[in-house]
This record gives sequence, structure tokens and C-alpha cells, in this order.
Amino acid sequence: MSNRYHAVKIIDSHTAGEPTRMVYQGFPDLGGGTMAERLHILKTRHDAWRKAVILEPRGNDILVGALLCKPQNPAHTCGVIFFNNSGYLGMCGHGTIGLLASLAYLGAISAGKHIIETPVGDIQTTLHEDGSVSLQNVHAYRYQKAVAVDVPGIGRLKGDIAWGGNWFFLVNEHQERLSADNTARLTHVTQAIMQALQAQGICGERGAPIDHIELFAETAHADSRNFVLCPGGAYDRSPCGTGTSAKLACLAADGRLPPDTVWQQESIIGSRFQAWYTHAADACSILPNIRGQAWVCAENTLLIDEQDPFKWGIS
Ligand code: PYC
Repeated sequence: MSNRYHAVKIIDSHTAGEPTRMVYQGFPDLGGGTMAERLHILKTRHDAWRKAVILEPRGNDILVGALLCKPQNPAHTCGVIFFNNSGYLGMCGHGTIGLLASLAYLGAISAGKHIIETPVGDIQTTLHEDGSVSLQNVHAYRYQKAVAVDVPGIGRLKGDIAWGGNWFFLVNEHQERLSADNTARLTHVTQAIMQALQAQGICGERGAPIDHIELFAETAHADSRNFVLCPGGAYDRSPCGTGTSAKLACLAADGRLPPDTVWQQESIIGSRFQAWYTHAADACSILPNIRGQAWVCAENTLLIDEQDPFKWGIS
């Protein structure tokens, strides 16, 4: 291969319909610091690599990237940095499940327990014999309950603000039909909510932007169905691991779900995660657990051609 090409090796998978692209070779060296420190280096010095992998023509708006990193603690399985079309994610539940399935496909891990380092903390995971993955996410908690937001063209809505590894605004009461044939309308409504939150200065703790919006509805097939808008404007095809963690935190805070009780969360396309929680030592947060399955769908080498005018993606 001519040396004008730079090769990036990837494994693509989908978790309950939501894609993950694990990058395991070809990115710049980020040093040996914590995942938060390596994320800072990637973001500030090498962001073009995120764009090359995620944006068109090699990627798309739905894709979540998972950069495989050497762990800082040698007893841990690996580290990971998650990213998408608009930037970086603190944690990603479906992406963690896709990461383990991809490592299993490569023969790099076998069934059992694996600790994964992320920029927001260490995640305890289990690769089960049947190929499904469970993970204990970072602590989740509800920050504020029933916060009102005036959404132009929609009206006043109330939602909870919760942390599940990312910041979520969770809306139970709304007029929308949560159906896979209604995603254009749901995307429009949730984008309007996101903009209204920003315009009205409604944030997560310490002014953190709320960059995921979740609508809920009843379903005959699970405990709840959701529609989740992600930061880059795409909706999650899976039930969203961090979004389900935020939901568990709200259910726990309202006394609506006891610990160690399975909650079935269904996505907008009908795929499901099993979720449950245990109480954290600090009384105000919970330890959420998510179980789901990912399917490997491609093994590929992306090529970045020095002469390609769109080598760093189409922004
Ligand atoms: O599963 O946590 C998740 C997630 C976040 C954004 C897309 N999926």
C-alpha cells in the first residue's frame, strides 16, 4: 500500500440496533494517562481523527465510535473513549456492549468479568457465555424533578434532569406517539426541547449541558418504551444504556422500582435492555446495571488518503 494512505482498523457492531465502531489500530498515540486525560489530548490535538472515522463518507450520524485504549491499570481489560458526530460521550452503554462483543470476536477476551476504564470512571462488565453483556454503570442520580420548560410550537413540558453517565432530560407526559414510523416528528420535538433547555438556561449539575432528551410511553412488550435524542441530532436505535440508567435513578428516587428488580426498557425500534440497580453507598445515587446483546457486522480497514479533499470527513 502506498504510504499516502493511513490505515485505521475497525470492527462494526450493533447493540439492539444502535451501531458501534470500535477503532483498534491506526489512531495517534494518546500517552499513558487516565482516560479523561487521553480524551483531552484526543479532543484538543487530534479531533480530525474522530471526524475521519465518524462523519461521511466513512461514517454516518448514527454511529458511535469506541477508541480501544491500553488500560492504565494492567489488571483492567482495556480503556475506551466514546465519540460521535458532534463530539465525545462520557460513557456509552450500548457502546460498551458493542466493545465487548467486538473484543470477543477478535478473540481478545473470553466470557467472564472485565473492568473497562472510561473518562467518567471504571465500568464493571461481564461477557456471558451466551454472548450477551451486562455492565454496572457509573453512579446515576436524579438531579432535579419535574422541571418546566416552555418549548416553542409544542407548549410547556415537565421533565426530570438525571445523570446516567451523560445528562438527560426525561419526559413522561407529552402528546407524542412513540412509534418507529413517527421518528421524524419525535426528532423534531426532542430537538425543540433541547434548544429550549439551552435557551432557558436549564442545565445539569454545575452548569453541565443536557445533551440527551428522552421521551417515555407505555408498551405491551416491556415496562416502558423510549425515544432518545443523542447530541448530534440522531436518535438512539437501542434503549440507550446511559438513558436507561438515568431512568432507573428517577424510578428509584420516586420509590417506583425496588433495588434488584428487573426493568425491561424497550427502544423505539422494539429492541430491549434488562436493567436493575443496587443502592450506592451515598444514599442519593444508585448503581445501575444494564444487560443487552451486540452483533458484529463488519471487520474493516478505513483508508485516509493524504490527497483526498474530504480525508477528515464532511463536517
Ligand atoms: O447506550 O448509553 C448509550 C448511548 C448513549 C448515546 C447513544 N447510546
